[in-house]
Amino acid sequence: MAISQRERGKQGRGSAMVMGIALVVVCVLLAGEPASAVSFHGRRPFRPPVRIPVRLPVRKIYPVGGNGMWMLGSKVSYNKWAASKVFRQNDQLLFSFNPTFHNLMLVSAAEYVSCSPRKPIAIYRKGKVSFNLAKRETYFFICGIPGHCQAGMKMAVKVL
Ligand SMILES: [Cu+2]
Repeated sequence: MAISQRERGKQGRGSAMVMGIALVVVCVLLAGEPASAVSFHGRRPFRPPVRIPVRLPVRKIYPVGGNGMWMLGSKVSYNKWAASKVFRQNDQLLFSFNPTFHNLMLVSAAEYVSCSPRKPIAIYRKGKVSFNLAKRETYFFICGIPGHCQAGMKMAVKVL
């Protein structure tokens, strides 16, 4: 039995509708794909880099003793001054001194206690030093010129 033109037309519209629905379903499935999934051809879909704002803590700069002078006869005890502050990681200490008469040494706890400048961890001989408190530990400073540490040029700085 021959199918009339009208019937054929109906059939054609019917299959077009089915195709349309199928396409919509595929689109929905693709859209619902998790972001981490690998897309076609094994390539990851391009995604622009996400910039996560990093909030660095505000670094404070502390001139030693309040005025930055690393010297004999300082009006403030360096340790009293240091104890009055809360030092945080990456804060900085500023030391200003006359390099003809003084230096700055970073030493071990033992050398700090005994005022021994024999095996410093670091020596600074230029009169301007900005020392970065990079670690959460206690830093020990002395002046390595004989007698100066005993006379008060010593300071322990605890970094929280
Ligand atoms: Cu000195």
